[in-house]
Amino acid sequence: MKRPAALTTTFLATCTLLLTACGGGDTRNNSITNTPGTATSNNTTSTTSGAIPIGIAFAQTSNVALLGQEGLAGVKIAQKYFNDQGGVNGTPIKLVIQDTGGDEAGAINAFQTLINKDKVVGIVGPTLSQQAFSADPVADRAKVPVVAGSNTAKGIPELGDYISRVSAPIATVAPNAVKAAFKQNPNIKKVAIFYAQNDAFNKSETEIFQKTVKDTGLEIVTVQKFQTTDTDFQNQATNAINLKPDLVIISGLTADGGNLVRQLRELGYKGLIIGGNGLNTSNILPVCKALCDGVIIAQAYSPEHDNDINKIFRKTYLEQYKKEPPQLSAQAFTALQVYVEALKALDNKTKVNKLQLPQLRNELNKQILAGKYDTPLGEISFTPIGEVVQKDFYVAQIKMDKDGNNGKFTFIK
Ligand code: 1QQ
Repeated sequence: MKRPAALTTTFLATCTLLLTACGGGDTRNNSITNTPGTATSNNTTSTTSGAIPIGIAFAQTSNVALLGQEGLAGVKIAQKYFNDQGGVNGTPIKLVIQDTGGDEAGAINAFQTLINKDKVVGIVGPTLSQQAFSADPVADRAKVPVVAGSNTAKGIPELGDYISRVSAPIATVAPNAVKAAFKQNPNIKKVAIFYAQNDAFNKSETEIFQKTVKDTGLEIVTVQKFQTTDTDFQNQATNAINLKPDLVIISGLTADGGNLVRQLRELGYKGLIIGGNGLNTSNILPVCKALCDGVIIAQAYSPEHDNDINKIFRKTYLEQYKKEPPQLSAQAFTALQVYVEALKALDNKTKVNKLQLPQLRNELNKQILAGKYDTPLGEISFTPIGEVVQKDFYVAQIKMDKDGNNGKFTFIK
């Protein structure tokens, strides 16, 4: 059951009829960036461009920026692409970007600014499920749509009627990594589990990994806990290695996850390693360098996906970043695509610049949930509560050059 949403705050109702009075001020590149808590009046005033403001709440600072950066790359590519295509039936969209930092307070602050000052029509974000569990209820109470691009923990769409996600739940994605590891080494018997106990997503992910391991008939020999802020894993790694596991599964974020991989290898662990979604970024490569080699990570996106929009997305990303697009960028692109296509569909029925902001947010939310989208992730739609319906899932393995300075995710399924 979704929570009943609270009354819309009155100042939203005072937003003028025209979207031009609800947007931010930067008309040059149709995007505005602010750091946590520093939103200034220049993005609360009207814009002469008439662009439709969409809020982006990703981590650009803290350790979580290693993940948030990839989301930002995705929405920026989407903004340019869709505006070049004519935006929303001729009206451009404009990203209003607020840095959430890495914690819940930063995410709540970014959401409040986007909702109340920037007067966005909806929000893409936040980066972590841990942040979403606190920030999404704020948007839901204000009746502002949120399309999550990277929240995969159990229970995200259930946070409210206005909350949906394009990031497939980890329950669907993670088991594929265990199957791939077992295929590579059918002699796996003993599994050591590691997880970051201070993060909601990692607690959700480890439950799935542990269940999959048991269902596959494998034995969990130890469950080791750590914090996403930890850098020293000598104790946990030694405890696990002493039990001679054939497979290690890590649920953490990027810097901690990368350091744990490195220290396990340095202490002599030779078996397969599975990393969870928090390790699913090439930003992990400089952390574990050559020792990242062989880490298996399940994917909800493949750069090879064969449709037109993915070909365009992949080409643009490759040109800009000189590497294949990562899952988090593809998901963020998709979240923005959902907004643009839902706004277009709505505009075809009722001109969006004739709607008052509260009504526009409400109609837009309904349209988002009703639509079908052909995206870089493939064809997606939503269940009535806002869970993504997606068909194709993959598994990648990290392949490092000998010197450890360069590496990539190679797809094995
Ligand atoms: C979540 C995640 C993150 C690790 C992705 C950035 O999947 O918090 O739900």
